[in-house]
Amino acid sequence: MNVLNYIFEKLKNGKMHMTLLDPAKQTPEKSAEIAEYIEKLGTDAIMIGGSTNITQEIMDETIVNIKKVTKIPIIIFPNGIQSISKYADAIYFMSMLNSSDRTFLIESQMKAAPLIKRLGLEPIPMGYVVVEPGMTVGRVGKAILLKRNEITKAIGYALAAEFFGMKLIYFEAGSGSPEPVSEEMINAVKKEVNIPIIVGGGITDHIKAKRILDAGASIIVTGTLVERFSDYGERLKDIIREVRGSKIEIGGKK
Ligand code: 1GP
Repeated sequence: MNVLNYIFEKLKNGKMHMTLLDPAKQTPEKSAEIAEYIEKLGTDAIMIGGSTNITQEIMDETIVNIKKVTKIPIIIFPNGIQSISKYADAIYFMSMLNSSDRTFLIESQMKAAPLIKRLGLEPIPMGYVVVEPGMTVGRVGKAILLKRNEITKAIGYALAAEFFGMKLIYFEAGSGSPEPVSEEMINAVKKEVNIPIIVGGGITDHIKAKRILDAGASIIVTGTLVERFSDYGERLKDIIREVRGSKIEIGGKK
């Protein structure tokens, strides 16, 4: 399966929801159990990754277990070369555009690219920008955090990603953030760029999800919802209902 095609085909008819599973937070069997359930709820893809305690073994085992019980694409959301698993369908080949450390800008990518090629993993070129509070990923990635109201910089990063040929731009408030990225920021970026916007971090209910979708996100990502709320199934159902309710054209205005 070509995962970027899958994403673009889906986006022709609507928006998408992706679920981030951190393989270090539960056993591979538990990850598979969650994945099977959320696929039934309608999530469009599973992203696998975390900021700490990731090893290739845990990535491999988790992905193999998930693959046994699901059909939707599994995309690696890497934190470094240790995240690469040959069992995934694709990998976000991403650069943290506002990192102060060249490791996250280009160095890890330089080391990983030959391995990705050898394994035949599909790289999906993506720009990644961390907005305050940034949480663990902001700290680990040594991000020069974008302030919630730094709209001009947000547009600049997104346009730079587009001009570099990246296919997606991801605005990240950080996993477990009390609030998602501001609607003003998403809306302003949406007006200026032609690549789909992914928004993640702090989306815990359908009200927040709707605001982010209405502001112009094409793809929303939820992660810790699954770990944090015992009623996560109900919450996810409501969030996915909002996603299905919205229509977009890639690069077009809402
Ligand atoms: C992390 O944006 C994702 O990259 C998900 O964030 O865990 O807050 O849903 P949450």
